[in-house]
Amino acid sequence: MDPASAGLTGKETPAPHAARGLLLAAASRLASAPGGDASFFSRLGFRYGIIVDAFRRLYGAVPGAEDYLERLALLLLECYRDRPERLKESDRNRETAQAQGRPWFLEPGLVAYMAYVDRFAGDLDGFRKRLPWLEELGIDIVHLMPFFKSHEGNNDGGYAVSDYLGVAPGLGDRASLEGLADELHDRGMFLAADLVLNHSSDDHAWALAAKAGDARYRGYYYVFPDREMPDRFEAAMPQVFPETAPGNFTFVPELDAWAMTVFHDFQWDLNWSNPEVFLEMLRVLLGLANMGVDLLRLDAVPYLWKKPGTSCQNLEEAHVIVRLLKACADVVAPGVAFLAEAIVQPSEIVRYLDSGGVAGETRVEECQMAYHASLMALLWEALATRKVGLLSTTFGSETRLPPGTVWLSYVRCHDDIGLGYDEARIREVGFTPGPHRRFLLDFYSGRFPASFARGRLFMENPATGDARISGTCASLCGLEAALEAASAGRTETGEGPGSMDAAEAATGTDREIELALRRIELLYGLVSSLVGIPMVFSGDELASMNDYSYQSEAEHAEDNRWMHRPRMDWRAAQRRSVPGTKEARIFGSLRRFFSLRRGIPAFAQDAGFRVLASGSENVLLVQRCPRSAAERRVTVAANFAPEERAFPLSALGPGFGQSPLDLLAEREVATFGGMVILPAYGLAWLAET
Ligand code: OTU
Repeated sequence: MDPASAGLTGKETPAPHAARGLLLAAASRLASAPGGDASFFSRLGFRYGIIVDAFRRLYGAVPGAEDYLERLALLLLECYRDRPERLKESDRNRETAQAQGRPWFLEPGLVAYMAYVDRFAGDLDGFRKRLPWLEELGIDIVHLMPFFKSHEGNNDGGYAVSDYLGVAPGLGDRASLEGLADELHDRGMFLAADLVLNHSSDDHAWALAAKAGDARYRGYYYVFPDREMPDRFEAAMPQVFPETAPGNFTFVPELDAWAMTVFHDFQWDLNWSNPEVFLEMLRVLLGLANMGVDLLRLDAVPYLWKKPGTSCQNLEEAHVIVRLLKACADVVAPGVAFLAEAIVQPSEIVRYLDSGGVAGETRVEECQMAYHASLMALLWEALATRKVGLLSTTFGSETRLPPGTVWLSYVRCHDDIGLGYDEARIREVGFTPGPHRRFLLDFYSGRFPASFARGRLFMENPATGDARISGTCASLCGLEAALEAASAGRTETGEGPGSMDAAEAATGTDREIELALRRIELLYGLVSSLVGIPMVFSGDELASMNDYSYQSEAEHAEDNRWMHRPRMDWRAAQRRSVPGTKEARIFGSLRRFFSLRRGIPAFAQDAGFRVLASGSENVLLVQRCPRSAAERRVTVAANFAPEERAFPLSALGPGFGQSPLDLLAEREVATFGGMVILPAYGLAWLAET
């Protein structure tokens, strides 16, 4: 291949001769070096147009830009040399699969799992021993929450990183991480990890050097001697943690200046307009890839570029950074995919997957996967209102992704639930935005009298009326309240369910427990079938409830997200094989969803879908359409009401016969007079005949 012509379109500014020459020189040095191979050379040749263009857009005006480009090329070379042979071999296999249109993240039936290493298994070696548990559940992609050295005391769950490539001493070391990665790969599983690229901890070596007066490292952050720039920024910037970390700047006495701290005051925003920062973080990214990470979660990716007068989110330069990082990763570690953690409006999320850029024959890529934050928030909205209007209209229009990219669909994660709905759509379906939001906040914080949910408000902002929601899936679905009512009922009468009265009472609470379990199944059944790759948040597979112990832990007390980050209860886990327990019920259901889904081509990550009208305000109907016309369509039917509901069989369209097979129940669905009947919170996967 001629690298000088590959990857360039007529539109792009040709790279200056020097930069082009340097990149090529570096590449050919490798190609001719002992032990080197031509694949690096050809991959760099294919992408260097993208790399040079993106680099110049970001840093072209910086003095010495061409020298930075040379350092970039040498860094790629060095990291490629360091990449272990077994990972290079897997890269080759993944490239072949990708060329055939089947990147690894489109393998049928994948399921992801997100867990804290310490809370799940003590440390990395312990985690390794628990892999059979994850396999039993049907997990393929394991996302370890940040496991690097981080800030003392409160470290925002590891998101205040003090050493990007250093494993936290309590969790193990590099060898234990690589051992875990190897074992995952041997089992056909994948490792996901965070790249916390927006900010470092204020005790990272760079921050310490800045505090000690080193001008070079001061330039790694946004540091201002007085309030002039901070005030200009603040005028247009929203606040992420208004309750506990108000404002976006912190005065740091050692700097005698203000540092930008969008998240907590100990998380200093990195200054990505400095090419040194870019090169440092690229080294980190490739270092993680070389430890065996398959999927990099780009934490807080919308925040990467700052400009006064803007919200400092989703700026075009943030996208250029991601494109540049991806092109570089593709040269060194082409098997690695990026996951966008962009909890922003759906039209903005999609831009991290489809930047719209094309160079030559190649689509310019950013991320391949993104959290479906919109679906998550819509599911909770439908559960509270019992109405599927907003879910049906929004899901249909906000879910389409470019080919070769995929949603990560989830019910809960370690963060709060934000209520980011489109106001026009809320009106369209007959609600008023303000009161609707208030209702949801009241509902999930248990303030609404008839609510089943036990959650708490996170980051209530009295100035705007905004708040988000904390709580585990099970507690928000009503299990905590129902179990508490059941045990209170028993204590009050002082008898077991032997007496008539107690039995009557038990009937009521038993029903509540049953409804709560069905709500959990409904939500997890939907993320397993609506779109993308389903993700389990650790503990949800056992219906774990809120853990209030964070309140007495100094480093967690201020952050109620810890109530829904339970420590894995391995004794409860044993009960998954004891019939009649909540653990057996929920573990069994999730496992079943995942194993059935694997064999249903219509539920492939990239299969199409369309939302159908059910005629009932409580029933969601989504038809999944396999890519191959030879496979049958499957319609997902979900009842969000706590009572039986029906919808006409004709709503499914032709091809579904008189009594379609429900793949979940493994029998024909109940019909009556041309109507399909769904029980309270019922879910069915109806197959074309
Ligand atoms: C992320 O979340 C992490 O998931 C959080 O656990 C961290 O606290 C945070 O970054 C800082 O590292 O605002 O409320 O659009 O919404 O990055 C959670 C993305 C957050 C942000 C998201 C952030």
